[in-house]
Amino acid sequence: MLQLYFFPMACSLASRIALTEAGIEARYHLAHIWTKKVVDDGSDFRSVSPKGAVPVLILENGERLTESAAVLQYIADLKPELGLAPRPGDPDRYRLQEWLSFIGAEIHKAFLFPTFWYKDDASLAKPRARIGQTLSVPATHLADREFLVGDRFTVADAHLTWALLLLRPAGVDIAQWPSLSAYLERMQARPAVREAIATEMALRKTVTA
Ligand SMILES: N[C@@H](CCC(=O)N[C@@H](CS)C(=O)NCC(=O)O)C(=O)O
Repeated sequence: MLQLYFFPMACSLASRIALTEAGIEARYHLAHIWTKKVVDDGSDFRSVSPKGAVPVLILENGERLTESAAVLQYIADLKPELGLAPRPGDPDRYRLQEWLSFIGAEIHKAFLFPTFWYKDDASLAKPRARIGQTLSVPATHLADREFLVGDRFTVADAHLTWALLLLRPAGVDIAQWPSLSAYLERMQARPAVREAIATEMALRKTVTA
């Protein structure tokens, strides 16, 4: 069985959403991203992944896969018939990778990561100045589209849903981009997305920084 190391409401939520959308059973291990302890047994999370960051997906053959973009595509490819990623060779596969990279680098690492990890105003001034311009990209794209890629839910939507959820606690009100608010509402209406978020919100209350 696949195993996912996650931290509640961290970027690994996108991987849980993808697994839930795909109906793939997995064992979930809560890895505390500040203490670097695996909560199940108190072991060192860095021995699971030297990056000390979630998500980490343990594959059926025991190999470890990190990086949301790779983990999400791996999960999608386990059930190609569901279209959670366009198949390799389909030009839309590059659109999927384009969005996964953009969300991971420009929203997550350029804004969410410094906001939650470096709480001083001086290091946050530039990320804060830039986030509006960054968010206008998916906002414009989604003005007349239901999903990021093609006409169905993909793992890029799982990734963006997570990022949009974190923007509020990061101090950004997405109501200023009606297409993003409407999109987030649509995504949260999906049973698998709702289930994954509810599970992690409940667990989030059990862990402290
Ligand atoms: N590039 C990685 C970033 C992973 C990442 O930064 N995860 C955060 C949680 S959202 C984490 O575990 N951070 C702990 C750390 O960097 O020490 C990905 O996209 O998966």
